Amino acid sequence: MGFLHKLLKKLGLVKTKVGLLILGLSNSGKSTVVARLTKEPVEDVAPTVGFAVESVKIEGLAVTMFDMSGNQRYHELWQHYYKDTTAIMFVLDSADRARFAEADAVLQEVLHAETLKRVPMLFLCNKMDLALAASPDEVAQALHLPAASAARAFQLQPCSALEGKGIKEGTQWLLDHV
Ligand SMILES: Nc1nc2c(ncn2[C@@H]2O[C@H](COP(=O)(O)OP(=O)(O)OP(=O)(O)O)[C@@H](O)[C@H]2O)c(=O)[nH]1
Ligand SMILES: [Mg+2]
Repeated sequence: MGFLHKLLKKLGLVKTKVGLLILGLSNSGKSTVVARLTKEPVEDVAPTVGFAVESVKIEGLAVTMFDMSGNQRYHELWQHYYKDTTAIMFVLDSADRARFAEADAVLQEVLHAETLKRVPMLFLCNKMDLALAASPDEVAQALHLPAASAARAFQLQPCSALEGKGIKEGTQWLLDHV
């Protein structure tokens, strides 16, 4: 860390803490993404019950990850974490076209939440290792992905959490925009 960065940090002019909210439908790969970031074995991941909190340090930033269950019965829980959120990851199973409309509805709700209006979002087109995965362009159309705007930084990142591809780059982009 350079002198200038240290100084800015001392003055409270750069962020040192990030509240990362990880959303998406059940089975999309949220906890597998988290396992990649905490360097836990991805094979051990099981469906999340309610939510899980994990902390990780990335380049001097203390990142607290709220890994929400995508199960319908827990959607109510999500909003309680909005106020502590400074960055969002939305994870999609790109091969599960049958659930694109459902994912779209859930995504639009998150995008329109007042508390999250200015929060940067990384949209992960996950499971790109699967032969049936939709292309990022197809996903962008089906889920009505927004363009980045003055109000919110938005980025689509193709990835495979299982193979560990695209996660690092995507996370870097997100942390650069908090
Ligand atoms: N092929 C493939 N499978 C993946 C990928 N990422 C996750 N999976 C698998 O998808 C399944 C669900 O992954 P999870 O990480 O538990 O999904 P989740 O979104 O946390 O699910 P909930 O906690 O139920 O909301 C697991 O069998 C993972 O191994 C990927 O990039 N490619
Ligand atoms: Mg999970």
